[in-house]
Amino acid sequence: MTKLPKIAVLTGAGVSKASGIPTYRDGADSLWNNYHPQELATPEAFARDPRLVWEFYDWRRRNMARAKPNAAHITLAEMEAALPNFTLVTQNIDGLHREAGNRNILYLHGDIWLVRCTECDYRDEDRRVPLPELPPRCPRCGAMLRPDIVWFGEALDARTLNLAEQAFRRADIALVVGTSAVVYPAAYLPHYTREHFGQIIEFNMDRTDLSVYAHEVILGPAEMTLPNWWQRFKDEYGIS
Ligand code: BJW
Ligand code: ZN
Repeated sequence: MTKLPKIAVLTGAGVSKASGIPTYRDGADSLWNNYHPQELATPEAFARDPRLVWEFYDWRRRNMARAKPNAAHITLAEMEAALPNFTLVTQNIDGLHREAGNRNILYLHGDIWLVRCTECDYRDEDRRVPLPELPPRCPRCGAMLRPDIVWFGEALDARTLNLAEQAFRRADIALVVGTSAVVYPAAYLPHYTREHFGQIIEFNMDRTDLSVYAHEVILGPAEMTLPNWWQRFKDEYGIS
């Protein structure tokens, strides 16, 4: 059998759109078209009005709790199960990759189902929808909890980012799926693959700033194009 290529995947909000979760930047119903990120997704916004910020996240948790993985998520879970060298890096906070069955996930921008304390090192899963009290309080020290999410101006977890960078450096193929590739440092990851002579394959509805660097741009909904690409890949490499 031909040697299987090493694959690193970067996903963004477009992957979850068919699951009913709005994206951030494309179209009338996208999140930042209707809400100001500066008022809701920054540490300054949280310091100013934690209740408002929590209401926003509680509302989004309600929507995300109803969402189910789509064919794009399921394909990525199949890929993880079939490929010995596969890394999934996501910007998404919705948890749908986990629900689809991926086990090895690098969450660049955090996870909406985790809360952490603003004062002590308490961090835990909380899946209650809606939350009984806003803002929620730390069971250990009583201080305010915050969503375990990376807001604008906050550093990404250094270890997670490091592992993601390594995976893209090592990869023969970087798949970039459903992201506008404008938010850094995430948007830089596929360039590491290119710098090491690997290929970038982009799956998106439209071209992005990354498209000129991609070896292949596959336009269309990822819930259709990704399963098709994976089927062709399996045929080529004799994976059943
Ligand atoms: C489909 C589809 C279908 C639709 N199929 N496709 C200037 C230059 C460079 C950097 C900066 C700059 N000014 C400021 C910065 C830094 C900033 C940044 O990058 N800003 C840019 C916007 C310019 N970055 C940060 O602040 C980061 N931190 C940082 O830099 O720290 C530095 C530091 C170091 C040391 C100490 C302290 C600080 C943090 C970024 C955190 C981003 N957080 C968010 C919000 C999370 C919380 C929440 O959800 O509320 O993460 S922003 C938002 O954007 C979210 C996403 O993960 C992220 C990326 O969005 P994504 O996934 O690409 O979605 P969209 O909507 O943009 O695109 C969807 C795409 O899907 C589209 O292309 C569609 O076409 C496509 N699509 N349907 C396939 N069916
Ligand atoms: Zn605490």
